[in-house]
Amino acid sequence: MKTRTAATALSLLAALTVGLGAAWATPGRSQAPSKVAVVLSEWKLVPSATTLRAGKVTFRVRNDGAIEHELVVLRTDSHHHALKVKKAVAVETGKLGEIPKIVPGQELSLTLSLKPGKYVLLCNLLGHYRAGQFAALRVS
Ligand SMILES: [Cu+2]
Repeated sequence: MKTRTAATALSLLAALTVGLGAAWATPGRSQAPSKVAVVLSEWKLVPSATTLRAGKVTFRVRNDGAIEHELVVLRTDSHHHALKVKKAVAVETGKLGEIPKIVPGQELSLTLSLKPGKYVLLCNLLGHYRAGQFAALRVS
């Protein structure tokens, strides 16, 4: 059991490190981004919009909870309730970006270029996805 916990911590660390590199989209040309406010708490992730037009989107993410959360953006055809979970963490297939750490009371932004498709927003800290911290997003 101890070994398993260590392995989980390591894979989380690896995911965070990768996320840091990928989190910030390169600055685009023209076109003002759409803005989506996202509020995180235990155990909710509530976006101000669930349908968007394709293009640059800025997520402004506020942690209204009592503990640390994060934002992960996945492009996936999987239903938002049915992402594959391994060791209490959703498998992040199709990840486009991430804000890996948002402390209580903090607000951080992430701008991504989104193509048409189905997306899932989630907090993927250990156990948080399964606790209900996710929302679906559709881009057309
Ligand atoms: Cu969380």
